[in-house]
Amino acid sequence: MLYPEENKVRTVLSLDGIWEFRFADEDTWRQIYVPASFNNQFTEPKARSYCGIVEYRRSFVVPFCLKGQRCILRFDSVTHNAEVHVDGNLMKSHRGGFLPFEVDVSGIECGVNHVLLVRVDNRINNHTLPIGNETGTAFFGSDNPGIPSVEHGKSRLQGSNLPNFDFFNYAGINRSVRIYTTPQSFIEDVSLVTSIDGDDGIVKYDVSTSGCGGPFLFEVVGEDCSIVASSKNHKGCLRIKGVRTWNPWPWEPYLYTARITYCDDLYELRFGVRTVEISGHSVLVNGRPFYFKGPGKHEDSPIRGRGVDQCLSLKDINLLHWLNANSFRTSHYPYDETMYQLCDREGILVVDELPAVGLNFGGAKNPYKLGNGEYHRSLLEELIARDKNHPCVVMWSLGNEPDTEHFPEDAYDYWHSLYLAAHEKDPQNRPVTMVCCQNDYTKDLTTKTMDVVCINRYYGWYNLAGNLEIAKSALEEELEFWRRVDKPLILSEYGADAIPGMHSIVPEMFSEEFQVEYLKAMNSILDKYDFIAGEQPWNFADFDTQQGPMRAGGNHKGLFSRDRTPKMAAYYVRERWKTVM
Ligand code: GCB
Repeated sequence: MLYPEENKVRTVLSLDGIWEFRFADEDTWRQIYVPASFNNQFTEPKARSYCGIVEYRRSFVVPFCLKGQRCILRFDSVTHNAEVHVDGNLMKSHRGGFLPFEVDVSGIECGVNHVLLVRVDNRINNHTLPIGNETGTAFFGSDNPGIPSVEHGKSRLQGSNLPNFDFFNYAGINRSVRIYTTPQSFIEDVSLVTSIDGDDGIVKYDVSTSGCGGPFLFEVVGEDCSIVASSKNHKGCLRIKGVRTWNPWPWEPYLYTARITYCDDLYELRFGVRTVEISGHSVLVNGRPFYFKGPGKHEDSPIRGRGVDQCLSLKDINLLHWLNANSFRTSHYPYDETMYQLCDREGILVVDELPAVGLNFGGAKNPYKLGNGEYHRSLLEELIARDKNHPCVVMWSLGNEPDTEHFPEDAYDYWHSLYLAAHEKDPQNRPVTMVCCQNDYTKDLTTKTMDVVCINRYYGWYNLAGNLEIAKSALEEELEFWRRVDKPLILSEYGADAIPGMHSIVPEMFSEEFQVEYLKAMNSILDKYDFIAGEQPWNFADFDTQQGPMRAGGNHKGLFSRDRTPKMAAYYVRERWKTVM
């Protein structure tokens, strides 16, 4: 799916700004800002704990001058499910809160006001991705099973939209809404696969178009505007002599433009010439081993919630540079498309993750019997369709921390079919992973079948809490197991909460000193092994999550506080990442 582009033949009308809003049980409309989650824009507790439908409304007009153009209404994401009505007619229902969808409104009368109404469902349950917790059991802490009064309370909590994951269930129109136009004969989609042949780059391309048929031109344009290759065919293979490759930061992430003209249409797509492959214990980018350095992230900020904020995204990229990081994982859902555009430009590598988090009930229930496989696969296809051409995307993550321990065969069947689908659907055939949680790894049949083993481990925090010497030996003991699996391994999460400004002479849990000592301890073990392909401390910044006895004002495992003030750990990591490769 192509990102909306404004150029000499395509127009983009932004529908971002102030809309009208109401909770479904209200009669009156209030004002709301789009794009942003609704949860933090109001003052009532209801906005935080709400479970159900909300409605967004605004009017729009397509100017007369656009008459005769194709008009597409595009939502970059609506969390979680949406129904789009125009002038009272249901135009589209969409499932899934983190990927774009479009409504063709080409026939709409130009020059008159139309009413756009979006009904948004923020409910999560066992059939949404991410997974909601339908039992009323607390995600954090113990709910004392068997105590009648507690059981009574839990039964009343059922269906109250509790997440089965550790981030706040921010919902609403979280990303931009636009109408974009194209001529009637238009460029539908583009797929690019690049390779390197000595000093030259090879670009294999495939462009699909719709319409009457007519002149077609595919050109590759350099950053200096020179045309370095071209063809009149919709599909083919071009050679760029003396190519400038796209390289991870701090090297040059050179971007070419694929300029496509078809009949009256024009589309310009930025891309990089780079390769990604697995060889032995290494992930190779442009043939050289790449060591992933960079924390897992979230889309999260105090007022917008999960709403896109390009200013914050840019600041985060600059903070990643400051940390000497070179990559991050889009934990635990696909991010806004503008983030990937920034990463393309800045040479930051991305592990692109599906919103499949919470497929884990601690063995109490089999998550693979819920029947989510088809839906999961359709999200995978949508993700690849959206992100397939980004040079920054170097790996797909099918999901985070599913149960692979209690139902090992079912887990394998479920994840392996997604693994195969990812390889089949991605024209660039990138490596595929699934992020494994702290469980009995000896029972896990799935993680070791991924191209890269990604494990989240909290030795010294959730287990063996506070005892770093013992935590080190536990991690070492486990890494001996993975060494024999003989694949590249990324420690995709490890971390300790640090309350910003909390200090202690003797480093104890929750102090900034402990967070530093914890990271040093775990890194000292990673440094012993040559099959480690990366380290991704959890998390880039403190973030909001559901309240609970283990969370004092959110999750504090950030290297930065939520407002992006560095903690002591940020300075430590910055020094380490200057040299670690
Ligand atoms: C994890 C999860 C992440 C949590 C983190 C934590 O394993 O993948 O979503 O936020 O642990 O801090 O507990």
